[in-house]
Amino acid sequence: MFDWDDVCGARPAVMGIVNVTPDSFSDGGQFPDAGAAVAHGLELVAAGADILDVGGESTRPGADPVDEREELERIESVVRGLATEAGVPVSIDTTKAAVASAAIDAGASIVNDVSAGRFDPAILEVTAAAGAGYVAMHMLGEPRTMQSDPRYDDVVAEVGAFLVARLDAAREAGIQEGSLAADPGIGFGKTAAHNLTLLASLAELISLVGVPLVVGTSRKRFLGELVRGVGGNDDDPAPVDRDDATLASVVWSVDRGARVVRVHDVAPAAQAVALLDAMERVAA
Ligand code: PMM
Repeated sequence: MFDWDDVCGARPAVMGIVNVTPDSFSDGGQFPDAGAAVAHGLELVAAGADILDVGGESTRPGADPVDEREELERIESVVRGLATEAGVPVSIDTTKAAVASAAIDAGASIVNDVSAGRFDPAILEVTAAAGAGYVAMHMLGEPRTMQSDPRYDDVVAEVGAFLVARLDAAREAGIQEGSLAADPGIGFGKTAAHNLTLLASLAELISLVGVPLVVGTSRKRFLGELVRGVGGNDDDPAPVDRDDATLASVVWSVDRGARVVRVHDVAPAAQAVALLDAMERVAA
């Protein structure tokens, strides 16, 4: 059975992103074939990734859903190749039970579900039956519409209550306690202010959910908005030019208790986690 404690119990883990989508917001269309995606995953492990997260459906704002067969074709051999060669747990970033099931058969040991079981509830049973790890993420609505005027009365309380309810659904489906993790879903139906409030309240969220917290800020739009004007440049930096701001948010998140950080640029995050871990030990 998958236990998060084995991956991020001793120190926070870095989850490296391997998107095999033609249209992800920051790295879509990067890999011409499965072999190139596997090679990229292996590079991320060499750079310090503790987990590899393979995704075949873009969840960028406005994205249309991907047909199940198409998603399966994109991810299956990449998951198989990485599960065989990478030597770290492979997670599958999907909302579909059939894709999760095929990925598990191909060697994935974590299901990273940005819908937290709302889009295809059978994904919870599939995960439970396999004894796989599970990440329940908060999203307001669905990717196609989530960024059109997102509103909350109290974003931290609402995201926290949603995650508590979805973790309970996962438990009811039979997923073991040690296999559960939660994620506030930075950028998924949130303004920059909502994202900052969530990041400022990670400790509160962690005590609400009671399971390891995954945080994914990497290259997201709000980082571009926040650094606009820095260095006299009035334009938002392109996604690939948001890695320094990403690193700052990684350090912030780990310092406030996040146990897994999901990033594109693994080496700096892995170095930051190592440094923070060493400082924690001295400060303790
Ligand atoms: N973000 C994206 C996709 N999957 N999964 C989790 N658990 N948390 C996230 O923040 C998250 C995710 C979107 O980013 P990408 O298109 O760069 O993968």
